[in-house]
Amino acid sequence: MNIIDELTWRGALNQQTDAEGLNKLVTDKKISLYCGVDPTGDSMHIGHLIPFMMMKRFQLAGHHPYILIGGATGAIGDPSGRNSERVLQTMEQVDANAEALAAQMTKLFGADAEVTMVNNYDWLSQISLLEFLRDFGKNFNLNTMLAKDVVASRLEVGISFTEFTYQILQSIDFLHLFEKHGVQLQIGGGDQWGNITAGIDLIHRMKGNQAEVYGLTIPLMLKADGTKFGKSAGGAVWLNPEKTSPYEFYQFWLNQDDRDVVKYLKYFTFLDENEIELLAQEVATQPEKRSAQKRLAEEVTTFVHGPAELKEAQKITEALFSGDLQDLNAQEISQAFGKMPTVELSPEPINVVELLVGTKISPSKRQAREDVSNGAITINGIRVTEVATMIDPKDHFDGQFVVIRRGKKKYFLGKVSQ
Ligand code: 629
Repeated sequence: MNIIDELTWRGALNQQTDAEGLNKLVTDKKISLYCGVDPTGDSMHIGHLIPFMMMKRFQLAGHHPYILIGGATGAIGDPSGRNSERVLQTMEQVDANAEALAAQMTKLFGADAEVTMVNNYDWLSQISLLEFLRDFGKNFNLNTMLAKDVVASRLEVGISFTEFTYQILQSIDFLHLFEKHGVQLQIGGGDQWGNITAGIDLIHRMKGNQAEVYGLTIPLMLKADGTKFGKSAGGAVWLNPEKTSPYEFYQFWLNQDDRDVVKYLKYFTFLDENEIELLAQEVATQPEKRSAQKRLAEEVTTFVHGPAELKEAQKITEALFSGDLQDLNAQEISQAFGKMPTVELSPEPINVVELLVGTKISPSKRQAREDVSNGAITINGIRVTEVATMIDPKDHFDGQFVVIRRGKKKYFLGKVSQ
């Protein structure tokens, strides 16, 4: 099984410029390939993970991935997949984002010799206006550029010359990497097809049709229930642990639908065909065990965050399941409850009823008393049934947090002012 057979089995192939030619190429030799990301934000999300996992698979199969950070293209903005003009970022923002993305990539790919990181600012910023128009612009046909999906779909709402030009920049990148590093393949999500084929056309025009370059795209990820892949209740699922904690990240994968989980195992893990087939059988015969979801969550969390973070996520998951929070530290409490509604608490001991009323967790004093006597209130995992109980915020979690639960599932994070 070569890398193309593997991607086919994983359901990860959408469009290819020359399937037969590429299949032969990767069978005959180890190639260099690339995929780019623009520093439009300070973190990747799991949508980005899709092509970069594929790059990693090429790497594991002995091919050489080039990861391109778009320090120049990020300053322009890819119109692909957007229905309105972007607001330009400051160059400082672009640089800071580029640095953050490069650090994330290094974490995923390792800093070894098997992968090369490049920034297109290094060459695109060196091209003069006349050179751009004479050497490159002359090779682009306006009709072809206008016919690209991303441009055509924007003509009515409007598209600036700046964004219209984006495809030329990405094309110059492919040419540059082909000439300087022998890169022969560009991969990306389905939204990148127009940019990738524009690059191949440019290379053919400038280097001749015998120049052997290919493009492939990965299908858009769809969920069985029709909702958008990659969103959790709190929005996008980020790779940056400050934006999506490893616990939330782990939970995201753990909560996937039986109808989607096998597809995700193929896309987001390095498990082989046999292992995934066994897990698929478990989904079919013992779905209640959720073994496939657990394995998925373990694999992806380890890949993105590391084994210690996985362990911690599992520890938090168990603590929340049993309701026993005592073994968690302040940092783990913040991971677990960081996205729950928060209330402010002062550090002095306070009566439980006053706490519930003061924070508006219970709507009235009468209700608060009832909640306590009915056993509906737990504080830091311990049920409180006496209305006279005093709560000392300094007792647990380094005096930073008090976890309040009302009813079965409604959690509040009390943040203790220091
Ligand atoms: C210069 C810039 C290049 C090659 C690529 C690029 C970036 C590309 C782009 N990619 C998306 C991004 O940066 O905009 N023009 O967020 C994103 N990509 C990963 C996948 C994608 C795509 O990083 O290709 O389809 C998301 O899954 O949207 O020379």
